[in-house]
Amino acid sequence: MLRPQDGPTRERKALDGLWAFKLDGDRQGRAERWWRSPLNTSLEMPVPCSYNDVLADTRIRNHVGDVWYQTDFWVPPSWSGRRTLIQFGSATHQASVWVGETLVAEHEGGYLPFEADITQLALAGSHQRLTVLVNNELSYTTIPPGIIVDTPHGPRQRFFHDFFNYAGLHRSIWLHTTPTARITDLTVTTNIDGRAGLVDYEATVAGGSESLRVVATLRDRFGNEAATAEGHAAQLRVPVAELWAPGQGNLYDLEVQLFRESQLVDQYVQSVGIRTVEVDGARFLINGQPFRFLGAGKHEDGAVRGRAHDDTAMVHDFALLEWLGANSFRTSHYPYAEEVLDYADRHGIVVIDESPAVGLNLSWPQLTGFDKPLATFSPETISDTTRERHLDAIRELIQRDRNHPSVVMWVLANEPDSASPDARSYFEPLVAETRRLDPTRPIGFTNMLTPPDRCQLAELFDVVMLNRYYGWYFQSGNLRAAEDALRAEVAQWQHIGRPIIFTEFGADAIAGLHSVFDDVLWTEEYQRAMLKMYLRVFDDTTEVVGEHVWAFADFATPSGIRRVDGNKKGIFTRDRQPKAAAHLLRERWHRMSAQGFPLDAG
Ligand code: GCB
Repeated sequence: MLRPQDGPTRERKALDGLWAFKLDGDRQGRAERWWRSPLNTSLEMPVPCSYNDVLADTRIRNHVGDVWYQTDFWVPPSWSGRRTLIQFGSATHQASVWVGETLVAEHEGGYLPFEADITQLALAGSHQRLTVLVNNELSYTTIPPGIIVDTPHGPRQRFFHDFFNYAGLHRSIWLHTTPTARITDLTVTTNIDGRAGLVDYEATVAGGSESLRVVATLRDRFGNEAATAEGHAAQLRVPVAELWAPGQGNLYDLEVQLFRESQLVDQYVQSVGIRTVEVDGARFLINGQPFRFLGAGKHEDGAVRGRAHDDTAMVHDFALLEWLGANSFRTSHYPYAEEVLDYADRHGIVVIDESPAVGLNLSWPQLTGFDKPLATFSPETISDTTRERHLDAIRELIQRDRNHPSVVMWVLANEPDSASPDARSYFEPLVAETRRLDPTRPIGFTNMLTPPDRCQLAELFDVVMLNRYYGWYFQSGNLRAAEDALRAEVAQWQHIGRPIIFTEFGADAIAGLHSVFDDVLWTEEYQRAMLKMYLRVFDDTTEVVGEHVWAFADFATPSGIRRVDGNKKGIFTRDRQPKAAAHLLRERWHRMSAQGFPLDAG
């Protein structure tokens, strides 16, 4: 599946805007076939947006189950004779889509795109009704997992991660067209040979019975031809290449054209960054140079819009990363809107791309809310069926993001139960499939609470990724004891001989809460002091090649006694004002960059 784009042979139009919206806690809509007529509702919902916080209604905010969206669209007469498709950036977490009275798509998984070919239904020059059923339920067979608890007051959703379960149509929806004979898929990998850049592409083509010719032209940023080749798969060589590198979003355009004799029948343009990524011992190399990850774990999260993609918020977040002197971030805990990766590509920001598999750990009652530890991996809990969904999510993630130069790593799961004796057999097939689909990028999982002697998974992965909270959840308020514990654990990981990235370390701080004492939890001073302690330990450890603070900004969680109006580990508030910790990191990261980090670090 390729992204919709405008060009000589393709066109797209966004269906974003206000759609009719209706809650359906009793699943009446499925039985009564609500797609067959205009939705009986006066509610309107912006698309893209999470539906939870838009209307001042607790029932909508906490809704568990089905909701319905409806709009209509016009198929331009000029689209006659071409294929018409509809592509959803995401629907969180399950969706069914009808055009008129016909079911055209069903999709599971809330953070990746899907599309339907509606050529036979959406005739050129016709008006069509589009109905979307979105369901937000999480179960042991969804990624991420959860359970629904029936209470006398209705179902309640529980899950094993802390961020709010925002739901709805979070990303743009595109009506688009392609020719019948068309390019259906394109994979690009790059390499470096001295000063030359090598670009290997592989295009798949469908819909043309006769022989169609593929011509690929790589253009530099001025539109000049840098290299050209013919064939479904070939290598392009740019004798003197402008490499994509951290801080340097140098891109080329790969223009892939499909010809029937001399007639252009399709064209697809893919931006390409020439760069290499590799792990060498305990070093993480980009273009052969050691790279140190400076940045944060983020969330797609904002007031009112929830998890929806928003260009204004995105550009502002990137501006704040630059203000911080950060060079990278992690898409915790799910794939972000693809616009975010496009921006990172263009601006040379390095991305650690994470699958939506968060909360695969039932061994900690504090985190699950169960009264005892449960076996994480079992036929009744995280099972073979869950693993199939997990595999689907990984396949869809790689399919969508593999051509982005900014993406340098895949994270297969956040904090799975890596101490479980069953963890290995669960993860081995996932690791094998990831490596088969993308042999070019290192892989990891983020490790919670499992030191190397108990971790069943570390050796399957290329990079050690640690989420640690010494000084917050443990040794709370006691930074000396926390530092001892952190140093002791880091010493164990050093022996593994792999790069170590701290993918999370952080303390909650309520902006504006202060103390002259250095052990007062929730103050800006404590957050700052705790981060400082971690940074000191990192600086003493050559194997630590990354520091991603948790978190970039405060974010919404379900209401509960562990969280005050959300998770406050942000170094920015939810409305993006800096806390003291942000100034600490800003000073450090700019200093490191001035000293030649990240590229010249040895
Ligand atoms: C973690 C999780 C992250 C949480 C964080 C916390 O380990 O990966 O999703 O938000 O801890 O603040 O507890």
